[in-house]
Amino acid sequence: FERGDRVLVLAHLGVAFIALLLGAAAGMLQGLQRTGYIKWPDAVGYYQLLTLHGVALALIFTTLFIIGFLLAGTAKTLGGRLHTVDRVWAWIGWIMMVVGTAMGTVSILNNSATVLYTFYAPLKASPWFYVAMALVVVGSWLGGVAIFTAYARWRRQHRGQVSPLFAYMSVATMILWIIATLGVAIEVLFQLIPMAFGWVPRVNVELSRTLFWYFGHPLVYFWLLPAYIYWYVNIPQIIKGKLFSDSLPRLTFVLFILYSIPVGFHHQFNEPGIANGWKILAAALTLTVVVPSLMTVFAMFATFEMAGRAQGATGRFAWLRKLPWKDVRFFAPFLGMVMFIPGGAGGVVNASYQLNQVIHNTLWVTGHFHMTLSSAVTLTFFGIAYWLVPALTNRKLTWRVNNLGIFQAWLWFIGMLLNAIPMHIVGLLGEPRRTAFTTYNDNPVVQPWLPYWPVMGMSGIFLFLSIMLFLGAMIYLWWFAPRLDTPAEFPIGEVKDKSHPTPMILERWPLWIALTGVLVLIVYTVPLVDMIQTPPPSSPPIRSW
Ligand code: HAS
Repeated sequence: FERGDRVLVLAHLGVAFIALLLGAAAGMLQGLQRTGYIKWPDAVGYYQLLTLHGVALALIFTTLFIIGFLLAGTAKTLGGRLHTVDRVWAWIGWIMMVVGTAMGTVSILNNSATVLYTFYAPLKASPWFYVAMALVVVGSWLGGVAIFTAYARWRRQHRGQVSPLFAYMSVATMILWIIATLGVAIEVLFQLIPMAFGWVPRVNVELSRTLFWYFGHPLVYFWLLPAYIYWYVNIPQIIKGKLFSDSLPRLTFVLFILYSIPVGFHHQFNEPGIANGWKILAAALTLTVVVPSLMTVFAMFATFEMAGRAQGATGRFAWLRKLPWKDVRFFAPFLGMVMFIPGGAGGVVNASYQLNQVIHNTLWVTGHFHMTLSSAVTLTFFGIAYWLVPALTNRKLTWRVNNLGIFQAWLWFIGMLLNAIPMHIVGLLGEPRRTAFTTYNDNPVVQPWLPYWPVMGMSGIFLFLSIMLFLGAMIYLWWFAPRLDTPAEFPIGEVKDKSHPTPMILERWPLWIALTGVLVLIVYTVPLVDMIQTPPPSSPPIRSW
């Protein structure tokens, strides 16, 4: 890496790691509080800690880590470096995100923004919290602009050629992100900021939730796609294999752009004010967005098998033994893939209109996203970090740190099992999410849930310990590990069979963006017009602290 790119990417990762520390500490504390292990004085609320946990991890850690990772891969695959103009965009974006993060954190810590990471109206936070979130979103767009400018330059210089897969996927991820965040940007600018400043007496809650979930579901694919980039592009090289195909991963990403956005209503199945037909359409489209993940399962198994066979494995499953089980760069993401199987299956349950009535707003949903975001995605991010940080600082991933990483990944995996399995069970037993029940221990309604609470509480300790080990390893790899004489490896896999050219239509972004727009218009126009023309009885804002 050139110094300019190195500092830029490290700056993103550094802020992401600080958010990870804050969010993990808050996560453990709220978990211990909710499950009755500790009792805080009234000044420190469960909802305040839960807000810090959600915002720091789901919104800040992810966004900064992802943009750092995408910038690194874009620089590497599009000519080895970013140009000054790309870096300027990315730095302005970084500054906005850091200012937004600082403002948001202060508002949460001083208890003026206890509104959870979904900040549903009519709960009202300090206006500065919403301004902070807007800064983070706009800052992230500028990170996207940096990726777009680098990509556009490469394409101008390589007319008629298919772009490098990593860069292509980064562009797709940022297109998805920008289209998705338009919803939350409109909500924040036109509804929440006026509400928080007191410029409007009431707020159309149905509209604000719809705008939020227009953003909220593709948000989960903004988290997932960088993990898929690592699985598709980097892991084949790490396992001494080749990519199964160049077109298939591109097609999966295009499908994610098309189908991940018009499905937000599946978070609103239980809400009045949206006609059933639109909800059923969202359910159908959600089941369509499962398809690119199923294609990914297929491609990953194919890649693993081909790698094993290329190294001499014969027999049906002998190739499994050839995989580098002792390499944390592979092993941590692999644990994530395993957890994604039940996590994804849970998502299919959520998406099924009728079954959703059983699990909506219960701890089942919290269990679902601890298996997907906090396991599949986060374990992959661990794997990325163990390789990317030393690659940036040109230091060695020593075998001791590698082994520590494997232990740390196990600790995380086991912690997440202890966390998410009981959550799924108590969810089916009807335990609501986001509600501190510890004060109702005598109430018969909580009795069936009680045996599971100690396990969920304990999981927080496992997970926090795992994060401390991870951050310790990062500090070592950043500043103290032995230096390398030659540049560290940046694993980029090659395609096995180049005889099938990649269809250029996959690179025609205006077409995919236009089709996405059409799908969005089909799904959202009528319900939105309805909500605006015949609004539900709107609510006065409720101060949240
Ligand atoms: Fe979800 C709620 C539906 C995926 C995150 N989801 C949430 C929330 C979050 C979240 C944060 O339809 C809560 C939001 C809130 O606060 O209210 N989700 C789905 C569906 C999928 C899905 C259909 N979710 C994700 C991912 C997330 C995530 C990914 C984060 C990263 N989700 C829902 C619905 C709700 C919801 C409803 C609303 C519920 C409600 O009522 O509130 C699908 O995309 C899942 C497809 C995935 C698969 C798995 C594929 C497996 C792979 C691994 C391969 C393994 C290998 C190795 C190769 C079908 C790719 C194996 C090797 C061995 C040896 C075994």
